[in-house]
Amino acid sequence: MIDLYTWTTGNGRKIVMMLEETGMPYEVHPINIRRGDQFKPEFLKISPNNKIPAIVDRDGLGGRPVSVFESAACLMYLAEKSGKFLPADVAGRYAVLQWLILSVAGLGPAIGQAHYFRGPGKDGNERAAERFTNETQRVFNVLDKRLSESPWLGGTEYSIADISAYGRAAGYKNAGLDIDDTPHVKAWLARIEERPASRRAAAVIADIRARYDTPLDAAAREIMYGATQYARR
Ligand SMILES: N[C@@H](CCC(=O)N[C@@H](CS)C(=O)NCC(=O)O)C(=O)O
Repeated sequence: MIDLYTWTTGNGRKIVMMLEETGMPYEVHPINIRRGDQFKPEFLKISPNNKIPAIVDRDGLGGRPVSVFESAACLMYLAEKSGKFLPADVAGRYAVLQWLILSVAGLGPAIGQAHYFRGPGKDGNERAAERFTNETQRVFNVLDKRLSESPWLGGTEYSIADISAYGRAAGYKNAGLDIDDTPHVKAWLARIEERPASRRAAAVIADIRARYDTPLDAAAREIMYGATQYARR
């Protein structure tokens, strides 16, 4: 059984998608990042960087629980454990891992900042908004070229690279992008959304949102972007 600590964001959704794809049994523990659940000592023991997603495999190696944070590490762990969505051969494996890493080291930070400067951090800082939208667009262009040559990011098979990149790329609307500028990315997003596991994952996320969602009011902004976020722990 996998304990999944997550929220309704793109990074959280990735792991729900992977668990639904693999069929591994899991239990969802919502971490309401607008209420400050990410700073609770019991969560920091699992995820010391105070971010979702994180997993604990109750039946980890040698019968002892294994705890993993960072979405890419969670996806790699679940791929290794299930034997799915990450090729076993070295060439195939690195074909996937390079795109997985681009999704968390390039796409994720750029689109996250584009969202911030076009949403909660909208304070007239047009240069920042433009910079992060441009950088997100640049990465989308790289993905578009790749997807014009290959059905999936890692090659011929759907993989954890697609799941990870989808989790962030699906948020293009709030990042100031026009998806019609990258038609191969647009078609790839649609193909992923049609997968039965993606549909089930969307329902799981919608359920969390319906039960626990919290507006991004002044208190939530303080937790996410103010003194609470930057307190040393
Ligand atoms: N590099 C991390 C990013 C995770 C991340 O940014 N999580 C956000 C939600 S999408 C979070 O938990 N934010 C809470 C906070 O910053 O306090 C990953 O890929 O897992």
